[in-house]
Amino acid sequence: MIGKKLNDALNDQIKNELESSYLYLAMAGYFESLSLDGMANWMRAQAHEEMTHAMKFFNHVLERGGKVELKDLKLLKSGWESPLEAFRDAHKHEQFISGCIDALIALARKEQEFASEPLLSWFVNEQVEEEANAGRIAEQLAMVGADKPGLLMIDRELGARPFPAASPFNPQAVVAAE
Ligand code: OFO
Repeated sequence: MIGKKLNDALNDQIKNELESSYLYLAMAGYFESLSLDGMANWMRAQAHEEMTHAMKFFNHVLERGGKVELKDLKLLKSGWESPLEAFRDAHKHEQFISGCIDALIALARKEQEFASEPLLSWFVNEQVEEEANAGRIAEQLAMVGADKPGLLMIDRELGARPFPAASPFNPQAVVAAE
């Protein structure tokens, strides 16, 4: 069974992951309003992934005999000046999340809650990938600058990011369910 301190910290992380999902959903809307559908697709996939992260923590708290306490969610930001600003924000946000995961793993070790380590280690690896992905896209956007064909090429590439067809973040899935 997990102690109260780690239980509270994991509940905070459920909130952080849900807020990540909410942030990326806002970015998906922003990109769709610019007709950058590939970037919107990438953000929808990211919003979906963050929801699965929240549920991993949610399930883990319950499995460890803890108590899930959901918190109020905040929309971290809702407007951007450019695709580059949005992806820079995504990169910064992932760096923030990596710090949260590091703090969780340090706390779990301090409390000798070794049963939480496999999940937290999974997140350590996941964050390496998430930071690298958002950072790489931000760098590519900085490289193309105001060059429209370059922007559209990146957009096309990001449109290929797959995510489950049945995800509610996938517009097709919502239509199919109607
Ligand atoms: Fe972006 O990895 Fe979860 O938050």
